Amino acid sequence: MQLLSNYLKHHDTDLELVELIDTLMIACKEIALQLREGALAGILGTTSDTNVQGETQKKLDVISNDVLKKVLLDNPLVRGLASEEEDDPVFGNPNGRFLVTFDPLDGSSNIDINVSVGTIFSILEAPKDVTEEGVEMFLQAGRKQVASGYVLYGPSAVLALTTGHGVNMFTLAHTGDFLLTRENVRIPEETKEFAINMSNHRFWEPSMRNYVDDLLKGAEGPRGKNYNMRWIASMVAEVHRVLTRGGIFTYPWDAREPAKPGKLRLMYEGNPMSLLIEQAGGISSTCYSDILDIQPDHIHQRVSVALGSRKEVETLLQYHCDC
Ligand code: P6P
Repeated sequence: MQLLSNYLKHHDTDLELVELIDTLMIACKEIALQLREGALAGILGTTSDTNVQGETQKKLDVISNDVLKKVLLDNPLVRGLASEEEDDPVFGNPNGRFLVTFDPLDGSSNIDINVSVGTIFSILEAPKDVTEEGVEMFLQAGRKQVASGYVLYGPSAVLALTTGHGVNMFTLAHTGDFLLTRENVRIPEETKEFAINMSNHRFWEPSMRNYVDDLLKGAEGPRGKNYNMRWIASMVAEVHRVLTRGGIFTYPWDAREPAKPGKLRLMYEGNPMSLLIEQAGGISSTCYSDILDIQPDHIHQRVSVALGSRKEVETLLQYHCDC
């Protein structure tokens, strides 16, 4: 079994990027240990604070965010970081090379019921032509990411990682090492499994309602096959399932907050997950265009997401196309 850093070096990964990924994994190992302790450490439940999204912060949201901030800001490679749990970016070494955006604990509403959660991260190069510390340096399209991934804290802790040359998975061993357990992950082109929060059905655009209604008609309907549904309310777990066995995951625009394009956040959910999905042969779309092509204008901006098995997402796009 190959160690994470040995695997990356053996595949000619930029050595400073390897160092930064190793630094991120130090934080994720600490988060995994804290999660394992759970109630025993008195860290379940919520704080009295809300984040910039207006969401109540779980104790472990804050703990995970603090662990990542400390570990990353101690590394001189880090120019700055942006987090779901931070109103504004936090800056480190003025000569640092990389920017890191992250959702420290995605799916944290599942913590108190002991269901899988995860850390999602995205790595960008700090732009050389932007010297003033500010949000602007982060506002780069998803295709500019040099790496992205997540650590899913499930029955085992699994890192899914891309540095732009495919997707590989590494499992956290009892030794504290991430060991290669799946190489060159490819998403099956077709699927019989979809993931969406059906309780929002009445709020979707007609095109999304029509697409899902046809899935529910099964073999007797226009899709000609029966589908199964999953909803874990943890994007990391849903994306891991899609990478592992195919499927489609979507959190589309809905009329509950019509001014917002969707619930999920572009910079530290949509973009990192979209790079993984595309690198594994899938599609990740807003339902109208590739997520990775979006030029961000706000660090916490939201995005509508439909990602997964290529042929299934292509079919969803046809429902949304006036062509
Ligand atoms: P809902 C978790 O809060 C999250 O951001 C994603 O991980 C997840 O897919 C989604 O929200 C769940 O949203 O509305 O079903 O609770």
